[in-house]
Amino acid sequence: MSINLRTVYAFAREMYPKINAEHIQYGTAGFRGKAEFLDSVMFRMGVLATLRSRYREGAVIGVMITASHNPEPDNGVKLIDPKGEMLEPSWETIATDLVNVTDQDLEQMVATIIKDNKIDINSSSYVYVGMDNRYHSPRLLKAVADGVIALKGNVREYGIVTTPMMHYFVVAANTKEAYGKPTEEGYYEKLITAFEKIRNGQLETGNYRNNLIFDGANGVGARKMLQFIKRMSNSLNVNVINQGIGSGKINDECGADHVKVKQRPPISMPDLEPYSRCVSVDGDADRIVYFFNNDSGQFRLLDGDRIATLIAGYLMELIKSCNINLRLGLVQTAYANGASTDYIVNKLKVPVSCVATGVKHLHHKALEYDVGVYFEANGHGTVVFSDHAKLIIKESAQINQNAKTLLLIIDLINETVGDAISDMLLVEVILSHKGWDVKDWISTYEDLPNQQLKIKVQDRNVIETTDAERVCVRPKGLQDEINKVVSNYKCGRAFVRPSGTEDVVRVYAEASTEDDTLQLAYEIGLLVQRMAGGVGPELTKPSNAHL
Ligand code: G16
Repeated sequence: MSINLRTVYAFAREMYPKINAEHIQYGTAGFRGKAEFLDSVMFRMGVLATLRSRYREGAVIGVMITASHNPEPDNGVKLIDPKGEMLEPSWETIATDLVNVTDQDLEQMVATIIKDNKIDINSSSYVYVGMDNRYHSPRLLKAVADGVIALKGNVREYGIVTTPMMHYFVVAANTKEAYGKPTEEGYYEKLITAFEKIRNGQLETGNYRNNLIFDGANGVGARKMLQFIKRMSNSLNVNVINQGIGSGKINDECGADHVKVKQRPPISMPDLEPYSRCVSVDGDADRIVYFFNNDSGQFRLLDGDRIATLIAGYLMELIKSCNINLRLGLVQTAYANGASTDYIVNKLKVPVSCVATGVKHLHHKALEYDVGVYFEANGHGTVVFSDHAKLIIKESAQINQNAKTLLLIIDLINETVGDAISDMLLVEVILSHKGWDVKDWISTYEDLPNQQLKIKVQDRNVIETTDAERVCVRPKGLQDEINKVVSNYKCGRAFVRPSGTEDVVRVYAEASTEDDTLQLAYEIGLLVQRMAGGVGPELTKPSNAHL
């Protein structure tokens, strides 16, 4: 095979010229922005994925085209490393350099990457590509594929899939199918088999009922949930709304981010019976939150913290009952509700770590435990089991029924990354085993009221943080002002950080009452506007529909 790097330049100049001079950065989960500016980014990520595959001796690298929870006009790209993890941080820097270089300098930059990383350019490379259901995704997928072709790599296109499915395909291929078959059918089969074996025909126990309303955010999750339903026996009755058919726009007034941040149900919600169990996933189905209305019609949220505590508590019980010695730990971010952390540490007695936002950070921390449970409050998370843990559980399963359940849970959970549908199936298993309805689940602890705001500023990167994003070190003096404001509130806590997926600064606040929380978030938002170059009209005090 002879590869001419000139081809990369020719493709770039003729088909994917760089039309946006603005510097863009590999963020919390890859590159994101307005779809019309992303063609050159996608082409270059196809090139990068091919180089990365060669660097990793021909292992499959995944590319997912999605802007996940962002609005419909946005798109983005997430790169997946051979073990299903997010792209290694040192290559995030290479990716950022590659997308920002001019078309004229592209060929030279590719040559430098090859030389610096001692890549054998004539070796084999394999890139798997998938996309969400945004109307611009097929165009961007072609750009990625052309990037692979320009360097004579092998590309396999999966069409419309969820982000977690892409992570699954990559790992399945790289483990020579030990993790499952790298096909859509293989994915359904693995999860459904594990789910139905654990259920073992026991559909309704105690207060647990077998019905669920599923908000698909008009995204990929809706389509794939319908596929699950087709293949499942009657083990779960799921009513899918916001299926993405007709005028519904992805994530618009629906989906996990809307439900979590606005703390209200999605549009198109049927009239809810009190305590009916509902879930919302985001546009690419890697996040999930539960919610319900109580008998006074009040909206109640069961977010990622609740899912984490439910799963960690249940796994802890199973492990103890098997009499095996495994270190279980839970990883959260600064967004975790203070009440959840208190419950995990003091009631469940599970060690907790706090890391910066982004599943890439949580995943790595979770790998330090035998059984690492990680969840962001926004519903993004999973469980990872070490090889040691898998071995011990397998041995114990020869004599112990609960260890057998643990083995099936390992199959049910998509260990590679947060997977909304896999997480949901696990939650359903746990609720059913416990005989719990949402009322039982929510009564485990009382959340502190909390509020998030998005503030527009000239340049969100003027905000710098430390200590897992809990302390703001720049602009100078902002943290002192935040501390002063927070000290006026009982159980007050607040932090600010630049988003890595949207052009905003995020504000988080919690306090002992709803009113205090809204006021605290408002005051911190005003501080950001004043001290970090706010643009647009002055913030008005937020109000919550559910109050
Ligand atoms: C991505 C990341 C998540 C992160 C979220 C928000 O989610 O994968 O880990 O919590 O962005 O990040 P930020 O606050 O930096 O904008 P998704 O579902 O959009 O891919």
